[in-house]
Amino acid sequence: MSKKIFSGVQPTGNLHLGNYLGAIKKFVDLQKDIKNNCIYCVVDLHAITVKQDPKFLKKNIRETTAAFLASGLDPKKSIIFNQSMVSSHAEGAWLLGCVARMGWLNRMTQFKEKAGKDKEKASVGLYIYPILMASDILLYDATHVPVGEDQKQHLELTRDIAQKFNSDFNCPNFLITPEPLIQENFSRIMSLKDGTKKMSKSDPSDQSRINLTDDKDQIVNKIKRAKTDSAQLPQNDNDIIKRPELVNLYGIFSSIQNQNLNKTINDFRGKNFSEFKNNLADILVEKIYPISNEIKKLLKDEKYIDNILKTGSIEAEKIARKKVNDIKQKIGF
Ligand code: AQP
Repeated sequence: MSKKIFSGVQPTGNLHLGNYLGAIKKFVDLQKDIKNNCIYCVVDLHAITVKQDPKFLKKNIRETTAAFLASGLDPKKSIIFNQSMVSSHAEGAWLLGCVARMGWLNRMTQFKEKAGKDKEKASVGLYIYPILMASDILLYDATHVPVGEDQKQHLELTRDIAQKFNSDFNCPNFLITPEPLIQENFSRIMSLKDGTKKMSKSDPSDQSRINLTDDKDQIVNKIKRAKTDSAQLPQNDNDIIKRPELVNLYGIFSSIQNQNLNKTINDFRGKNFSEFKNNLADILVEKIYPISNEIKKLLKDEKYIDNILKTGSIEAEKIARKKVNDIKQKIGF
């Protein structure tokens, strides 16, 4: 069955292994099936829900685009664009925001995590960001959305908004309720310093993550210094319970190698930690360093990247504008 795919990544700097394994790698796999219709967005309007330095924002938009391309996304096969160049997204968010309910937004755990204790000082944008995300997805009639596990709740909200709109305006199936595509195993890559915390761009410690722009030495050193416990490597999957750092490193190894956890446990049974870490560092250098190298090469030609975004935005606007106009007609404008 052909799928309409939409997904995005925020240009907030420090793109990392979690963004790659949880999202971008999946984007590339989906693009390989020629029956799929793929649209990938640098979601810069989402980025400004927290303060961004204008100089770095521009750089980060190009860097995220370069990471898409370096990982294997092809502008001839997928639409690649940035959100702020397609004004229909923001217009759609307003229209859908009048359908979404306060109670639904109040349940969003990511807002609670990101706003922290002082939520009175969080931007209104951060609070209503899931509605913009719903607009991003629904304007393209996306059937499937590849995301990391942390975005599952926002996808459920998108489905609720679509269903309520269709019911309020008596137009069954007009807005398509999309399915999340979440990796079954290791859908959340954790910090290298703390196996209970998500690997994240905003973690102040650079040692907590493998950045997609890290060089070989940085990758090797970060894996060497990654937190582990003092117990032996596991004999079977019972041995990894309550060992979050080990689960994470084994998960990263298994994801990169496209193999299941049991195979990884078997491969390293009876070996020592340093041997496992050396192997992990080797495969990360093999898979991530070429991406890092290519990102740096691509960033030398800013015009090339800007042109890809411009062309993609023109294509995206055509689709999104038509849907916004149809939504407005249903509402009665
Ligand atoms: N640690 C992760 N493991 C698996 N998937 C992840 N994603 C993010 N972190 C992990 C997935 O990457 C996609 C793009 O994420 P994003 O840039 O839009 O926003 P984010 O989830 O807010 O990323 P960060 O790194 O966690 O940023 P901060 O530190 O700002 O909160 C999404 O599909 C996401 O699920």
